[in-house]
Amino acid sequence: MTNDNPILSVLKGEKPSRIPVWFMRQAGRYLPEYLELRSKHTMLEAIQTAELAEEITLQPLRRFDLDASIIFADILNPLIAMGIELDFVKGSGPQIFNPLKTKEDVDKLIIPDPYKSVPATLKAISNLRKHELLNNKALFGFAGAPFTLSAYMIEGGGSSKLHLTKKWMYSNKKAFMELQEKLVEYLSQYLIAQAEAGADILQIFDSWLGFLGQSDYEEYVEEHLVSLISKVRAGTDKPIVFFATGVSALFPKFKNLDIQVLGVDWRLNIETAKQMTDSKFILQGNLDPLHLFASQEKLESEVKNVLESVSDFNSFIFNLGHGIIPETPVASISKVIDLVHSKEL
Ligand code: 1CP
Repeated sequence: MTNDNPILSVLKGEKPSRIPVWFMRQAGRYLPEYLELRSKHTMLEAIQTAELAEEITLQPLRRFDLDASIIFADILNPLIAMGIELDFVKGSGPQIFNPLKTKEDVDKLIIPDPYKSVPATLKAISNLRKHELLNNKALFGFAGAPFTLSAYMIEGGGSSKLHLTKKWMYSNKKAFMELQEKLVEYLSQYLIAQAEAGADILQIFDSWLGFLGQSDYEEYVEEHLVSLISKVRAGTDKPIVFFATGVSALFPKFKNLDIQVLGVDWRLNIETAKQMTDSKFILQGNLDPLHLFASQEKLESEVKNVLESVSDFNSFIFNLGHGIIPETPVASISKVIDLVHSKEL
């Protein structure tokens, strides 16, 4: 299986054969083969058909010498079985047609069995784990975090300020906490099911957490995140990665999380992130995804900046500071991988 994988070595505390590298959203719209497949299938078909999800997960591995793959799914599709009416609308991203408005809406939400609600994702993970292209690769499973998913369910889709969510949170705390508790129940089972299916590592995405101030994180979010992580821990020993964006001020608080890896976005220098968390975690990050559009010289110097800011290469996973965006030049991805792999340990 994954005999000599540099990410799994790093997680075991061993010296890796090379600095590991993978990219958030490494499957997606910057790849012509992804666009080709998506021209024939909707996003939900692609996620809910195991063979399609497997194919999309494999696409970046066919092109690049990556050290990991991440199962093709979304943070939002598992919500459908809870009673959320969701679709991915071309050009405008995910849309929820029955956003939550009242406590009754929260009470009505179902806590599904992941083996029934997302069978294709679990089947794809178990098939991929046996696939020869993943022989020496780590396979990431993932889920959205309770706060970010609650916010999507209230906003009904993308949002630039999270005003609806924050108004709800401050005026309706009980319902907001209950919503997150329900999500913790479901997401913990979902992540454990992915581990059972064969995922080597589990990443939790809290992409919208950066909208909150520190005291709101403490009052409304932290306990649910801690509870999710401890429930997952009780069900599997697979390592957990936590990733959020725009949360530099919260880094000292993240020391309370029982995780192995902390994702760092591009706003924070890796060395600073390490100091702010007392070197407690393996760090993963943090090239700005927009640097992939810069000149070759600029890109090279930014990759080197990240590599130089890591004093202890035995415990680092190179990634971007957020996901790859559409139209990213494919050649820039290859270049970054080569630069990371050519760095001597
Ligand atoms: O390699 C991969 O592509 C992995 C699969 C993956 C992951 C891990 C996808 C496929 N989505 C995600 C996570 C995800 N989805 C996050 C967390 C990470 C992040 O912040 O980037 C979030 C916030 C979403 C929600 C989402 N889904 C958006 C963002 C919209 C918004 O306003 O915030 C979008 C555009 C999607 C659709 C989506 N999900 C994934 C892909 C490849 C796409 C594009 C769909 C298309 O082809 O049009």
